[in-house]
Amino acid sequence: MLTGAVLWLVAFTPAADGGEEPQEVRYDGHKVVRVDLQSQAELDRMLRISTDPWTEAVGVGPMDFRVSPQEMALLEDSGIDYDVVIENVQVLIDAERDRLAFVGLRGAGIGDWFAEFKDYDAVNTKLNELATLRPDLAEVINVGTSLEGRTINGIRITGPGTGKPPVLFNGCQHAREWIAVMVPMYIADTLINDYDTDPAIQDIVDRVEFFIVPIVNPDGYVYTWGPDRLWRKNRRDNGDGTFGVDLNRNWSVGWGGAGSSGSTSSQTYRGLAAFSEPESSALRDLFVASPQMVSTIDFHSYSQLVLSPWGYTLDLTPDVSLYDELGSTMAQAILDVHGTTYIDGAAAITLYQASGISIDWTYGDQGAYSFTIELRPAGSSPGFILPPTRSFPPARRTCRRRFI
Ligand code: 0X9
Ligand code: ZN
Repeated sequence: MLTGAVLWLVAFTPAADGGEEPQEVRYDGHKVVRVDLQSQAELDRMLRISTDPWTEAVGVGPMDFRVSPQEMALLEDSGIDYDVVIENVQVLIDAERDRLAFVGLRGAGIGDWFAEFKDYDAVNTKLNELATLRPDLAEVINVGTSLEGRTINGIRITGPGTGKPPVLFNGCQHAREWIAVMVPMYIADTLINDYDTDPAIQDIVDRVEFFIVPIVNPDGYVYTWGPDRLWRKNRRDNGDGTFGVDLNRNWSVGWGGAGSSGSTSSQTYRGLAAFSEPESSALRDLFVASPQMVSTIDFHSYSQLVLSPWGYTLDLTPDVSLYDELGSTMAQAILDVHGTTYIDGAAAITLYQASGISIDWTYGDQGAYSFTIELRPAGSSPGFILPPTRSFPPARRTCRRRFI
């Protein structure tokens, strides 16, 4: 039986240029714990203990954190009560890596592309296949280039005619949120493959110009398939030994405000300026190039939420009633199809303030009705390391259109 570590060595060949391979980041003995924080002081103490909150809502009340064995000792000393949600994060990562290696070895998943998570190259291959299958409906678009020189690919899908309202779906501003790659890919696949057989799909593809960008953060995504499964940010070298800017804190509306950090080591580091990063700039440029993008969904995981602006302020938008209606309709549709409960609401109020997020810009600057959808699962176990059967249905037929 191959262990996760052996498979990791098999999977990662030495760097062709003879350079240093990135060190594997391991999470042996790291737990995810749930604490019920009673005060701002307890929250501050907890944020000093752990650098990786695993709960959407950062605040007083119940919260989940990943803690290393050293941080666990600090937690014990702090007197804050906790429950263990995940015993050992590395066990989940190893199991996922073994499963993916096994799938790779036996060539499984070829018949059903959505039966397993897919890496950056496989996603690009699939985008090309979809466009080749239906050149009358789809073309692959080059949205931009990441810091490390990877292409940010998208696909444009629409039926005959021009002048249709454009809509953008994107995923994976955050590298470790793998399901947020698969869902936009599933949408693209469905729009193309069901066009001839499903009148509702044909109708919407004929009436709307879809832009789908499944991997906004290719460098981070590739990194999560390599040395660090839990990487979140892009791979900016911050020049002080730390890496990464949080792309979803790098947009200009509300940039620099509450719920973003000026500290380079933070998981929510906002960067030196709004749009300092090529990946967020690339998505912005795609948006601007399309005269009136009417709506957009930015996919993330996890928590099962349908969030609308604003993120940076507790104020309500002038469109609050429309957002409520759209948000609850989406949540209801998901419940009807999958029986999964999604909660909808304005991001800052439902959860926590987060400044410089993409939907505040796509709505506030561009006027597009914009949502962040936090996909499955609902909670921190298993959090980001979700088995594929829970991320998307293995059988397309059981669940044709909405599967989130
Ligand atoms: O923090 C984020 O960027 C998003 N959550 S995630 O766990 N995927 O990182 C949420 C952004 C919108 N939410 C709020 N403004 N609260
Ligand atoms: Zn995210």
